[in-house]
Amino acid sequence: MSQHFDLLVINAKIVTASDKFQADIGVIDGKIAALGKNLGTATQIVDASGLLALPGGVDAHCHLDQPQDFGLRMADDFLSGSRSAACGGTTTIIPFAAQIKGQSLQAAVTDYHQRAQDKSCIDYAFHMIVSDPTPEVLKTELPRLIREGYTSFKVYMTYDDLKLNDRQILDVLDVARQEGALVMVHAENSDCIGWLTDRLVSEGKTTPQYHGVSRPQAVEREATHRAITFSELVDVPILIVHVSGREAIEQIRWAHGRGQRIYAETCPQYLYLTEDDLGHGDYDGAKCICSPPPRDRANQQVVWDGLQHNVFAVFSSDHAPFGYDDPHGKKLRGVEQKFHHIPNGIPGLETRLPLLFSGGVKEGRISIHQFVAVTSTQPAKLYGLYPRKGSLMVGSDADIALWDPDREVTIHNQMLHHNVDYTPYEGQTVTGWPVMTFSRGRLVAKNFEFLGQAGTGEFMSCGKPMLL
Ligand code: DUC
Ligand code: ZN
Ligand code: ZN
Repeated sequence: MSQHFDLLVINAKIVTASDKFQADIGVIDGKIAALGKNLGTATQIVDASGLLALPGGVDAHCHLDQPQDFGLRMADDFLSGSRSAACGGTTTIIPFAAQIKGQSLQAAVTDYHQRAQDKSCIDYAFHMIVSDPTPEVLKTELPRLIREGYTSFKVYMTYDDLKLNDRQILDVLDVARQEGALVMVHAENSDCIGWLTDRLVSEGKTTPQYHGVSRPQAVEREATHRAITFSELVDVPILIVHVSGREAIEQIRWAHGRGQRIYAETCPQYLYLTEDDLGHGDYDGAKCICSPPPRDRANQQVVWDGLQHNVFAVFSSDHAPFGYDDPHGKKLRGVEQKFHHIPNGIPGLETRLPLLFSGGVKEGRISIHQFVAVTSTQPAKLYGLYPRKGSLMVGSDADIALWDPDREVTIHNQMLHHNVDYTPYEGQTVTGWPVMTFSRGRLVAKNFEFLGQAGTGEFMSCGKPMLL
C-alpha cells in the first residue's frame, strides 16, 4: 500500500553497524516509518544517489557551557556546539552536568537544563559529573537521578576541584551497581601529576610542551589499572574515557582477557595529534593542550590498532572548547600562562566523524560498520538511547547523515561552525564528508551550511545502559 511521507530519502545506500543495503527511507513525524522501494509519495524528496546514509553520529563526550573557575569560560554554548555537531554529521550530543563541590547534584542538573533549553538544535542527553559524593548524594540524590534518566556519570581521578579519592570512587561505583548506571572514568594519577608539575615548574619548565611531560603514560596506565581493579571489586562495568595510547590500552586488553567488562573510549586527538603539537617552547602549543595529552606516532598506531580490534566501544570528540586568543580561554586574562594554568581541552565536535571516516574507513583500517558502531550505535546502546538513536530502523528517529564518501575537504577553522578561534586540525585534508544532516527528519545542515534552528533539539532521558 502506497503511503504519504513527510520526507522520502530515495536511492540511498544505507549503512548500519551490521548491514549495507539499497533502500528508500520514509519519514513521518520525525521517525523512520518505512524502509524499502517505491514506498509512496512525500512532501519532500531528497535524492541520495551516490551518497551513503548513515545513522547520525552520537557524540557521547563533549563539554558545552560547563561552568568554570578562575575567569575561564567555554567558547561554545548549546547553540554553537550543537550547530557545529550537526554540520559534522552528529545528531545527538551528551555533554556533562557537572556538580561543583558543595552543590547538590540536582542543582547541577537543573542549571544545565537551563543552559541547554531553547538553544540546542539537535537532541541531547546529560551525563552527570559527581565531584562531591556526600552521604545525601550517595543515598538519595544519585539513585533518584539515575532512576529519572540520568543513567551515566563521570568521575575524575585528577583535578583538585573534581577528583574523588579511591574510597569515594568505590562508593559511587557501588551506587552504579545497585541502580544499573554506567560510570565513566577519567584515569590519571593526580599526585603523580602534581609532583611532576612542581618539579618542572621549579626548573623553570613552564611552556605548553611541558604539559605532556607532566602527564606521561605511566600516570594514565596506573590510574587505568586502579579503575579496573575498582570495577572488579565492586563488580560493575565501567567505561574509561579518552584513552591516549599503548600503556592504558595494554591495561584494558589485560582486563578484557580476564573477562572484565571494561569499556573504552578514544578520540581524534589520539589519532591525529602528537606531543610535537604541544610545541617546542612557543605558546601555539596551548591550542593542543588536552588531558591525557597526545602521545607520539607509535602510540597513534596502537590506538588505530585498538579501533581495528574493537578494543574501543566508543569514539567521541571530547570537545572542550576554549578560545586561543581569548582572555577567558587559553590566554587567560590576556596573558600567556604557564602550562599547568592553561585550560585543558580542544574543540572537535564537527571534525570527529570526518577524521575517523577518512583515516579509518577510507584508508582501510576499519570497516564502515565499525565506524558506525563506535560513532553512533554503541554509544547509543551504552548510554541508554538505543534504538531511538544509533541506527536506521523503522521506529527510530530519522537522524540521518548523508555522506559523500569521496568528497575531499581540507579543514580550515573558518568553515567550521563552533565558536572557537582555531581548530587543531587546520590544513588537514580528509576524504569523505557528511553533506546533509537530518535531525528527526529536519534538514539541519547541508554542504557546510547550517540550516537548523535554536531550540529544536529535545532533551532525552536515558534508559539503562545496554551492555555490549
Ligand atoms: N577531561 C575531559 O574529559 N575533557 C577535557 C579535559 C579533561 O581533562
Ligand atoms: Zn576527562
Ligand atoms: Zn571531556
